[in-house]
Amino acid sequence: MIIKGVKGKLIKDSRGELTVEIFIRTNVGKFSSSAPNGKSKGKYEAKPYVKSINKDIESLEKLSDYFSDEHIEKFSDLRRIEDIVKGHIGANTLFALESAVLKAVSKEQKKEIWQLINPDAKSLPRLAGNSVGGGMHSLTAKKPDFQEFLLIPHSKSPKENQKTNLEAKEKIREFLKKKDSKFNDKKNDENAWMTALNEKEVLDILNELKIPAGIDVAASSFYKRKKYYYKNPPLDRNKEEQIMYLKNLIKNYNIFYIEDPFDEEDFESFAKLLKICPNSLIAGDDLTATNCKRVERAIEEKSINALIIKPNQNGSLIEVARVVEIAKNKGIKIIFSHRSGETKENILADLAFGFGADFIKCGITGKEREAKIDRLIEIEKKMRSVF
Ligand code: 2PG
Ligand code: MG
Repeated sequence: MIIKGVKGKLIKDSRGELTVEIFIRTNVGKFSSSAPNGKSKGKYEAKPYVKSINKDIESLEKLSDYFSDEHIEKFSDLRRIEDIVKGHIGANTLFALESAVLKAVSKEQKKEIWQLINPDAKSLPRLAGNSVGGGMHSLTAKKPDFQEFLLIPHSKSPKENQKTNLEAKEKIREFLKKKDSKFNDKKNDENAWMTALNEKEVLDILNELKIPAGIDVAASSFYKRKKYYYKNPPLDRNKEEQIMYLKNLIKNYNIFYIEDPFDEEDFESFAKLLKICPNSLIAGDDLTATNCKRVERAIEEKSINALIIKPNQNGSLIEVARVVEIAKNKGIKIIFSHRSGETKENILADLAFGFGADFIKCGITGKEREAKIDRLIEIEKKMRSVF
């Protein structure tokens, strides 16, 4: 496949913020892809743009001619693209570009995108769907301090899991109507319910559903000067108190999955919690930022047994592949994840399946989230017809 021209444009994400869409013209046709935007971003994420979206687009368009010398036939050929653009564009622009390139290669080779990553992929990821939200993703004054309350149904069938999650989300609405006098059916950035309840009250509801529950504490967003400042109810917890509080929550509410329980610098507290609660998944997101060095350190210090992978935290899909390999070699569970500001791009499903992710976190409702789930269900259908 040969790239004959590259263009970029500004588009809006699901939150109404600007992001980038990249278009490529090739010998097999035209392809495009876009990148999402995070809000509760990790300090160690790669920069989405070198200076600005417009400058990235300008720099990329100037490089257009260089691409035509390269034959791109397989996933590892993305390295050639990276060699050309290195230093000229940020992580969001690079992710959108490489996604468009994979689409073109898959078309030329008459393969699915996931087949370019692993033609033998078989195992479908379990859905982790955000049902109730708080923290930086919800705008209400009174809200849970934790950012996400996730439903992670058992089945390996995305279709069944999505049905379970849709029904459960409706049941949660009924519970919220009864328990939260301020509840008005409003949804947050990721289309999760907004509520004035606190984390324990939300977990009480989730426990009624008998579906494995997860939380994204996104603890860096309320950690300041060595303390975690809770607002609902107002109180602060130091590191040790945070460990004990979360340990009790995990035990009392049977929490199966917990993401970013501590500040993004605190590998040690992650390790302490994992030691006390080895049967739950303790995942790094802001902690690890889809960055090889951070992931290696988290594994070395025994801070995590699960890992969030957000391709645009890094930008380079070659490096994403390395991060996956490092984690898998050590038996760390992998969760491919959307961002809070999403687009209708659905390549996340192919990446999750191709890289053999254990889970995919991409919401439950809203067209941007459903695009990924629908693609996964399509992959499921094809897999079932093969076997
Ligand atoms: C997270 C994500 C996605 P954001 O913290 O896991 O849910 O949020 O995209 O805002 O970083
Ligand atoms: Mg997170």
